[in-house]
Amino acid sequence: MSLQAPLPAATFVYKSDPVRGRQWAEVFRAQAPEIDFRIWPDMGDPAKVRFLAAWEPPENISECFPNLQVLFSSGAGVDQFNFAALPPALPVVRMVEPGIVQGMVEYVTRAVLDLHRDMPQYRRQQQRGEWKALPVRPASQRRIGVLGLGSLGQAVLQALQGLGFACAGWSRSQHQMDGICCYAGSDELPAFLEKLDVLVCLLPLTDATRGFLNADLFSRLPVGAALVHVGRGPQLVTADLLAALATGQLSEAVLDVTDPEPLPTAHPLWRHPQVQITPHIASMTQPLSAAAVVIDNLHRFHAGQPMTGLVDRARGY
Ligand code: NDP
Ligand code: OXD
Repeated sequence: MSLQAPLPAATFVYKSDPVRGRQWAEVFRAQAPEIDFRIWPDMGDPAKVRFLAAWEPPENISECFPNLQVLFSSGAGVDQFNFAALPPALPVVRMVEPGIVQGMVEYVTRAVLDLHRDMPQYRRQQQRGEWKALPVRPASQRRIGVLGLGSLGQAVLQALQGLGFACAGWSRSQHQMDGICCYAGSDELPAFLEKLDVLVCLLPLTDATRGFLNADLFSRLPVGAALVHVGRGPQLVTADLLAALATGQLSEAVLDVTDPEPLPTAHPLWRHPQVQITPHIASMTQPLSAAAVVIDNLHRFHAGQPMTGLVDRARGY
C-alpha cells in the first residue's frame, strides 16, 4: 500500500500488449485507485486523458488526447516514437525499471559466458563429432567492453565484473564506475576498442548511433573479437559484419536485434555458422515492476520533481 498522498484524478491510457496491460491495471488498482486506468482502444473521454503509456502512440496524438501531460514509453527505447509528430513541450519518459535491467543482465551475461568458454566452437565441433579441448582462459584475462553506460549498460558491467571479467565502458559523457575503465566521446573510442575481446552494444538508436557498428569500428577491435548486439538493428551495418566475419576480424556475433525485424527467412545471417540470433527478446518490460515505477513517476510529476527516465528530446534518448 502506498503511503504517498493520492494523485489527482485523471485518466491513464495504456496502449501496448493488452495481456500485460491487465497486469498494469492490477497495480494501478492497488497503488493508485484514484487513476482511471484504461487499456487502448478503451479511452473513455479523450479530454480526460492526461497520461499515455505506449510502444507506438497513435499518429495523431494531439487530436486523440488534447490534454495529454506525459507520454511514457512502455519499453526502454524511444526510437519508435516520431518526435516530430509529438507536441514539442510534451515530456517523454523511457522505461527504467528493475525487471528490464535484470533481463538484460541475464541475456548479456549468458552471451559473454558462452563466448568466453568457447561454446560456439564446441557446438561446431559437436556437429563434426570432434572431441578436442581448447585452453581455458581465466575471466580476468577476457576483456569485455560495453557501449552505453545507461541503466542497462552499467548493470551489465557490474554483473560481468562480479564474474571476474576485465571490464570497460564507453558513453557520450564521462562516467565513473569502481573497478571499470570508463571512456567517453569519439576521441576515446579507439583506446576503448583496441583492448577488447567482446564488444557489447547497449546504445540507444539515435542519428548519432545509426550505422555505428561498421567496418571502421570493427577494424579498431583486436583481430578475432566478438560482438554482442542488444541495442537496435539499424546500428549495425550487416554487410560490414558479414565481411568482418569472413576475414576473421570478428570471430562471432550474437545478435538480439536486426534490421529489419523480423529478419526475413532467407537472410544470410540466419544460417551463418558464427552468428547466433534471437528475436529481440534480450529483455522485456516486466508489468508489475514497470507499473510501480510509472506510478512513482506520476507522483514525481505532480510534486514537480524530475521523473525517472525523462528523455532529452534534443539528444534523442
Ligand atoms: P540509457 O538512456 O539509460 O543509456 C544510454 C547510454 O548510451 C548512455 O550511457 C549514453 O551516454 C550512451 N549514449 C547515447 N548516445 C551515445 C553516443 N552517441 N555516443 C556515446 N554514448 C552514447 O538507455 P538504457 O541503458 O536504458 O537502454 C539502452 C538501449 O538498450 C535502449 O535504448 C534500447 O535500444 C536497448 N534495449 C534493448 C532491449 C532488447 O531486448 N534488445 C531491451 C531494452 C533496451 P551518456 O551516459 O553520456 O548520456
Ligand atoms: C525496449 C526493448 O526498448 O524491448 O524495451 O527493446
